[in-house]
Amino acid sequence: RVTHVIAEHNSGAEVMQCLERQVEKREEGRSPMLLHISWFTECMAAREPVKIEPRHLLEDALETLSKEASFCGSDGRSLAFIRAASVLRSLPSTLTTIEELNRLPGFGEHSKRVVQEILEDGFSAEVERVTQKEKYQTMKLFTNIFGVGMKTANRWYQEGLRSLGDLRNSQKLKLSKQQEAGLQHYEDLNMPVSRAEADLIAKMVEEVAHSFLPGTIITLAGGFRRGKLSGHDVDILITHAQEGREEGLLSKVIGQLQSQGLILYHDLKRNSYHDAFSPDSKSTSNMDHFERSFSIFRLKVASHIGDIGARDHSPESSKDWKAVRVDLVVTPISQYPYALLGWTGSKHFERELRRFSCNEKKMVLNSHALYDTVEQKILAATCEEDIFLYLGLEYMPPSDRNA
Ligand code: DCT
Ligand code: MG
Repeated sequence: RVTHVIAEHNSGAEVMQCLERQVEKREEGRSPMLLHISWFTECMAAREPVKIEPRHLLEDALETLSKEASFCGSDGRSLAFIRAASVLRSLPSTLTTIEELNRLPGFGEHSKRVVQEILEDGFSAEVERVTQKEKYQTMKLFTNIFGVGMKTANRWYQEGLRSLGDLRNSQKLKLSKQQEAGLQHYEDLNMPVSRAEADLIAKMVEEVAHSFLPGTIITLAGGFRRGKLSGHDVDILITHAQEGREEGLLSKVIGQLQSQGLILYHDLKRNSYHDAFSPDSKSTSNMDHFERSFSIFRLKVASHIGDIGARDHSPESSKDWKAVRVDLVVTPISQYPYALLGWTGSKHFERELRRFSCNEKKMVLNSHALYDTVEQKILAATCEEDIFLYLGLEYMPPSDRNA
């Protein structure tokens, strides 16, 4: 949280103000956050510059501009900034000079300008301007609500809504069930999910799944599979070695967890690959057709889970549970390697891999299959390694897919 605050604000004074406001909301002496604050205060008092990894500063700046571009409906520009941020992330060490920058591929002029400004002045005036914009702040706030996309956020902004309070108090606003849940659990859902919490949820799902169908294979995908220590949600793949046995399992699992009071929200979608998946489709869209549940779990918070939110003793949140976003995705074993590759991410890695498949190999890759458009056949895979082999690429372990 503290790192986040530092990244969001541009001056030390601003950071302090924001942190102090957060401290005020908490009972003195009990939140582990105070330890971070006192560390930070000491740094400031000693007049030592707070060292933020320059690499993160640069990436955050580019990501801010990418977000801003997408808020303005400029997807191409947004992607260009994401690509530049991803190039920086893939460097073995922090970029320090403009000369190094000039040698990098995939770096547009605009991104270069911003990075150059930060390297020279320590900040970018443009990024600072963007983060101060009311529209940017509002769109960021609204699109962070589970169930709220760019279009809805923009409509609300045009209607003059600016804060979560505005949404909560509005008489005429019609929220979907998903948005209602998103708004209700906004604070929890915007708190990072720790690896320990993700493991706990995967274990809960596994136990219930095994009680209905022994041998069910549960895999923690998404950022956690790439080795990240925290994430915004928990992505879980469910399959069974015997094709077809997995059908109907998800509703039983959800039903059982619900009866135990562990589900705050869920939206079960049936699979649609039999009628909707067309292997010769040119679509490189991320949307897939698996049976799935986009849900919010009510996770009992035990003291051993190392998360700030888990031990938040502020009066307004004396609850002993935390709302956590969980995506449960069911896949037949024949499609599992593709689902695993697709759901491991990162989103940018997937986008680039699909683009490579299409442009260089004339193959269409998605989370269901790889389709060879020249041979006009679907290529079956038994593991992720098979897919890399088909694409003529060396296997990349999940930890190398963080771009
Ligand atoms: N994905 C997909 N189809 C979707 C949504 C996501 O194939 N409709 C893929 C892309 C990345 C992966 O699944 C997980 O998605 P996220 O949870 O959004 O990304 P993450 O890398 O796990 O990020 P975080 O750690 O913040 O959860
Ligand atoms: Mg995730």
